[in-house]
Amino acid sequence: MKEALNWWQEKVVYQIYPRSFCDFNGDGIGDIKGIISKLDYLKQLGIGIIWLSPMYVSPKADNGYDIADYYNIDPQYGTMADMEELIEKAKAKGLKIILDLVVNHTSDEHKYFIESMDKASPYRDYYIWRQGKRGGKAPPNNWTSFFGGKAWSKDSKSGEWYLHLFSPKQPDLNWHNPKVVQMVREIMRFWLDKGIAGFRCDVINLIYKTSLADGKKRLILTGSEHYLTQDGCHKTLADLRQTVLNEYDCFTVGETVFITPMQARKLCGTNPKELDMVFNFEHMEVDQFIVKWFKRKFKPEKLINVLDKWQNQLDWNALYLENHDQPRSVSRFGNNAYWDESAKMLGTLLLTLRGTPYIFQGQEIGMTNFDFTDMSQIQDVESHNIYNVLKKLPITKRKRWKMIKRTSRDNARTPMQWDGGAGAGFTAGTPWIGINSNHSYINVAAQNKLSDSVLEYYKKLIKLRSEIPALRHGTYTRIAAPAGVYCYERILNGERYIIVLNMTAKKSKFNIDFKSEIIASNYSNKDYNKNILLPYYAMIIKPKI
Ligand code: ISL
Ligand code: CA
Repeated sequence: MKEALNWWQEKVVYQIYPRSFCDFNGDGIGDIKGIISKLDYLKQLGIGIIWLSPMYVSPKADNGYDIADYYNIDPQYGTMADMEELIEKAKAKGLKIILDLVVNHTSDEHKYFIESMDKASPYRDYYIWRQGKRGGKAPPNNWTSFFGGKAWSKDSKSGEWYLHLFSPKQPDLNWHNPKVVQMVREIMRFWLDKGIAGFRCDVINLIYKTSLADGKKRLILTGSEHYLTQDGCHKTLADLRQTVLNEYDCFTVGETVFITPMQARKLCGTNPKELDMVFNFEHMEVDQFIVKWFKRKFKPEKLINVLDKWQNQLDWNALYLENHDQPRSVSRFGNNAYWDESAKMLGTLLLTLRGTPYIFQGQEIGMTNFDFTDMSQIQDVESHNIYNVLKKLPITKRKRWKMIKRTSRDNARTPMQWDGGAGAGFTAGTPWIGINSNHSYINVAAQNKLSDSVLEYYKKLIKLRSEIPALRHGTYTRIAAPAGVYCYERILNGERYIIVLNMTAKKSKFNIDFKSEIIASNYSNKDYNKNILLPYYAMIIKPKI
């Protein structure tokens, strides 16, 4: 049977958080020239698509997720010429690039927002300005922001309030205004014409606010029933597809928070076409209690059930265990005492499920959560806001720090560990955020030399995935296994592969009762006992018929 997959279903994506990837000019901040210098590394890793987190002009109140100018590169990262060089050099190596499209909000330093502060300006209606309640003293409604606190800020000049679902420096755009839709169409065309291959669409299911009425009071995100995945959002996405995306050979992946499988199916459906894939967050919630700052013990069975559910519910998933907003997967779902085994086990999981896998920079060498010891080392706006919110609760300072430490987005944002030197090979200067001291042994240079390193294992698996069609688009079926062991098969045209993952530190009895060939494992063949799975055992098996 002929494979009829789209190219974005055949390749592995690698997410770069530019600020922390590679600093070429020594100012402590990663940059475009740094990325260019690592294209060979990415090519050798075997990935086919690069997703770049934002590098547009920005005051960086949220590290670039607050864009002041969509048409220019922030000087901290380089120039437009650098960006064009990156696109060209990547293309020459057969690597596609997708960009982050952040259009739920702009920066408050975007020229249109500055204009909009004038009540009479034609740009007023690009944003969501309203009279406050109680004679303007209270916000227009009771909505709360993703980063804690009110979702509205008041501007003293006009006396009105503007909506921001994130920080006050990220005012929400008004998607009811056709001119806003047109603005975004033009931004998309501008970058697609420069040769990029699509977009990761930031919080795209929040863009359309159906009403601004008070929301039902909730522990988090009061008001969200008025803007999560609304009909208006579906319509807008279908419009962008028809008026722009259809003309290009590109794909979009939506960052979609709090979605149900049914909503995801519609967002990824074909009638009409909206997005190509979505990131859902349900598997990121398995170790938390209502909000992410309240952690609960990680139970592998929960993760397995959620992953299995989405495998069954969606034809094609955007697969990920990490991104720039999440703690490191090996620190979260793995185990320090079995760092090597668990990092490889998680890699096996990511690269053998059905969908397009997304690797976050550093995941391929098993980077861990940061080793910061206090709040002064944290840069993330979300962590600081939540820390302040927590101050209002009866929680000790120690406990407060513990909550931030385990959940802070900065866990993913410490510099990429290229080597064991002072700047980790990331920078010759002073890094903008602390480098994890474990870079002395967890780094690319060291792992390049070892044939059984986490890095070499990732390379091997990416290669296997590219060589074996069944691992890419074979059917997925879960196979019954003991608690904490995830087992599934992938079948295509009679070719069958079985993946066995012990997600616990316990030995597990599991009899794989057939003649089989292990084609990849994080243990050596001599450790293989068909009745016992050692801690974090991972293997891909090809049963012999
Ligand atoms: O971190 C989160 C999930 O645990 C969320 O609160 C996260 O902020 C949310 O998923 C939205 O993320 C995206 O939009 C934000 C930006 O700060 C994030 O970096 C981005 O990925 C606003 O643009
Ligand atoms: Ca730099």
